[in-house]
Amino acid sequence: MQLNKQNLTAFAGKLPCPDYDRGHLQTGIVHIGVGGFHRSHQAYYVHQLLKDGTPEWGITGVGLREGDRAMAEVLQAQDGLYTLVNQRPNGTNSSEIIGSIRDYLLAPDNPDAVIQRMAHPKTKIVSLTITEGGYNLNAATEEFDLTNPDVQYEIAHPQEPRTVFGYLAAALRKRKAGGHPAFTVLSCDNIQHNGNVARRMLLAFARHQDPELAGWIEKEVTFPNSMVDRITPVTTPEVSEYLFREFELEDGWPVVCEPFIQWVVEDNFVNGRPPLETVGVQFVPDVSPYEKMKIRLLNAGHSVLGIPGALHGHPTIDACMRDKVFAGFMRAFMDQEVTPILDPVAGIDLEAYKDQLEARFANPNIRDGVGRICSESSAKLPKFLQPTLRENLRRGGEIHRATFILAAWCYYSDQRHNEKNEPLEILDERAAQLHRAAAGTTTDPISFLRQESIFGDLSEQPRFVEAYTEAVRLVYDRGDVRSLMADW
Ligand code: CS2
Repeated sequence: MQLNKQNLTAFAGKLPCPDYDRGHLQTGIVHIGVGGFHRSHQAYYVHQLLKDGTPEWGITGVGLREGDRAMAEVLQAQDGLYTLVNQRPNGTNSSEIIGSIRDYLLAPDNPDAVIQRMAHPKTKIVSLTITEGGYNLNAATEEFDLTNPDVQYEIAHPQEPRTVFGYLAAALRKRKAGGHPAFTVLSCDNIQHNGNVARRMLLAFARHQDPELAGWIEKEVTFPNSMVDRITPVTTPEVSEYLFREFELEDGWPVVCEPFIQWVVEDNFVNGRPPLETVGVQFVPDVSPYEKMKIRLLNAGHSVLGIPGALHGHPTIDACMRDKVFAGFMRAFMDQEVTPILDPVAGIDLEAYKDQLEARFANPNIRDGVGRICSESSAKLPKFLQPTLRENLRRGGEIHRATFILAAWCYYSDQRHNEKNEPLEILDERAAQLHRAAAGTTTDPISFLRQESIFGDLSEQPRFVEAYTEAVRLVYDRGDVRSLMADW
């Protein structure tokens, strides 16, 4: 039976379903970028909250790109409903139907509907998961990239937004004109100081498009920083098959997740916020130490396993963790390169946090593919790994393993197949550029590093260049990353 609001009562005896009146939900939050992560994390927290009766905090999902059409079709057919399957390490699962997304708008179909909804006085928060690459940031200059053709178009045509910045500006302009208070922009991406980055990028955009609006945004909009965490693998067809077998439930795009969940947010909301503390969200005055710890350990730890894992032929993160060489390499990276530069985090024992990360990565029921981890590495590594490397260069710390991972990434981008000679599907907006740069390594060992928009000035740092040149030579000579990692 198809998952939708008519059929919900038929599922109620089989698995937990929304027991609140979805007919009376209003949109308090517009969320841009509804993928697996938003649905396993924020929408799940809001779903818990709605059980306590706060119907003004329903979510309208928004997709800005043509690529979001598949999500639009599924969620529209299912009245915003979907199933979340929590996969425990002991092999058991628990499934629940989530009801917090009350509707979904695909911007390319009706840009005005999206602007209207964001501008509606009942919308108090616009939250974002637009990925590390979505902030339109030039990694070398750390500035807003004005050369982006979509951005240039929006600056010339403010009524025809294309990117998240164009939509935010259009909606805020409407609120300002209508005399309505602004909304909070809540970034939920894995970027350190994600709120500050969102603010800086939106202001840079608005200054070019509409300086008066920029002044208003500066005064009226808040951008809390937040740290988000829940491992959410790509949904495979087996998940839908499982739900059909188990509950006779047909869900076009369910979500899988691990049991762990965490959200730490700065309490800086200009137009009210839901009482999320009642469902486990932590509100703090300064999220910096939490986000630094999470991004530098968890997200970087994923890449430290995933890139050599893909080259070696390990299909998933848990498979990497079962390989003692990989697990040992990652823990040494965390202990020797990351831990020394982390700030103390109130209430968190770092050793226990790292032990817990190892256990989460090793969850054999989660099967988080290395392909997901390696995707968009050109946007991820400048945020997850390079800041650690740079900080260690500055203070004379250990850079050994981070350097190895960059050399392995070069080899991965160059070879495009693994050590078993199977093709690697490289999902990266800059895949062609990465390949060209990597292919130059045999004649110029630091050819890969010369991509300034990814590595900034790293190719001019003698200590790093020396270490990288040696690492890349060994990786190319041996072509077997695992044996190198064993005694790296
Ligand atoms: C992963 C994240 O792809 C990645 O970079 O590290 O998606 C990670 O699983 C989440 O941030 C977990 O909270």
